[in-house]
This record gives sequence, structure tokens and C-alpha cells, in this order.
Amino acid sequence: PFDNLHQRQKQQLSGRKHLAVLLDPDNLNKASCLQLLSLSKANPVDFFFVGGSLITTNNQAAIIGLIKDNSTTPVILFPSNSQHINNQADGILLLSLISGRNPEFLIGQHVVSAPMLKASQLQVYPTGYMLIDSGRQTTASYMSGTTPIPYDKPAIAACTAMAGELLGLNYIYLDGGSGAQYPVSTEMIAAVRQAVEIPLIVGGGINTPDKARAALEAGADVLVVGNHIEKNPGFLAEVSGIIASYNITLDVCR
Ligand code: 1GP
Repeated sequence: PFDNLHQRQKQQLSGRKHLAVLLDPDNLNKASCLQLLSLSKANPVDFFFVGGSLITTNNQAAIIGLIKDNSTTPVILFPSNSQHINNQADGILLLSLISGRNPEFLIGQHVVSAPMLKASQLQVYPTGYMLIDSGRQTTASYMSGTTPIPYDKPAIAACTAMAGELLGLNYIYLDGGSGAQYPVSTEMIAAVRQAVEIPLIVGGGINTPDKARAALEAGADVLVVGNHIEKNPGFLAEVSGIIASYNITLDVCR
């Protein structure tokens, strides 16, 4: 599915919505991961993103192995640095942190990673990654040493996304950061959606059905949910159902 997404990027994904569940290796053990994988059979997930801004355990390879053994859903790495590349995954978001001004995360880590990525079978998804202020300092903003885009400045986000698209990036990811106090505003999502043609990934702090619907309505093509599903696995069924109902409505209207 992410391959299709990649090929169709210029068609704005034909309006279809996708769910990515973020699995942070630090927050999972074998039992909790297997529980989520089992739930995802009845409640479809389009992608598993695996990663975190700071991984303190040695769990990542085991978690990816567990997903590959128990699910056909593609595993996409969501790395914070070049050490998190893992060839068992299907693909990798090659994130350029375009909301920040830290050269290490704009190009430095990419140079270090390039030979590994070229030699791997990983599908590479060049992504303009934008951290948005979400009420508290997130691990992502602290660890990257960057200032997020102010919450109430959609025009800055739109121009940043436009620059990313013009530079040839294939996806834009608007992220309030994991456990964001509040999600990216619908005004900002809509402004970015209008500003670029490439697919829009949105995540951070989505912990109610209303917040999920609002992000989708505003223009998110791929919704990322992490924390709240880890804490409350039942949320997976809710959010998967919301995505499915959007896509059914779309099919019926055609
Ligand atoms: C964080 O967008 C992801 O990078 C998901 O955030 O864990 O808050 O859902 P949550």
C-alpha cells in the first residue's frame, strides 16, 4: 500500500485516507505488541511506523521481527538518526527536518545513512518533516535541537511545506510530537493541504475520535496515532473505523 501511495503521490492519493500506527520500541513488549497485531487483523492498519525520538532499549529489531512474523502490514521506519536503520523493515521515511535549522537533521544524518540505504532493499520515502508547537516541549524538538513552528502560524507551515515540495520531497509530515498536549490545528493542516500536492501525513496528540476526524477533514491523507493506542488499544478499532468510513463514503460518492 505504501508503494501505491508513493506512485500516486501527485494525485493526492485520490482522496483516500490511511492509518499509520506508530510503534515506539521503548513503549512495547512482546505481549503488548502481539495484542496490537492481533487487533489490527480485524481493524485494518495501512502502515506500522516504527521508531521514536530517543530509543533507550534494544527492542527495535525484535519489534520489527515480531510484526513481520505476525502481520502483512508494511513496516516503515520512522528514524531519529542513522543508527535506527533496520533492513527487516519494508521502507523508511527519510526525514528532512525542514521546520528546523539544524543541518544535522536537514542533511548530516542523511549523508551518514546514504551508503546503508543504497545497499539496502528499503523503499525510501523522502519526507519533509515539520515539528509544530503543541503546548509542551516534545522529545523530538529537544533531541533535534530545533524550534518547532508556532502553533498559530499556518502561513509559516504552508510556506515551509511549499519549499519542501519544490526541493523535491515526496511527502510532508506535520507532527505535534509524540504525546503532544494538543494536535496540529485544523487551520494549519488545511493551509498546508492547499499549499502542496504531495501527500500529507499528520500526527501527534490524536487521542479522541473527534481529533482524528478533524485532522482528516482538514486534509490529512495519512493519520499517525501512537501513544493513545499504546495506552488504550481499543482506540485502534475506533480510529480504523473512522478511516474506513471515510473511504466507503468516497467509494459511494464516485
Ligand atoms: C509522533 O506523530 C506521532 O511522532 C504520533 O504521536 O504518539 O502522540 O500519537 P502520538
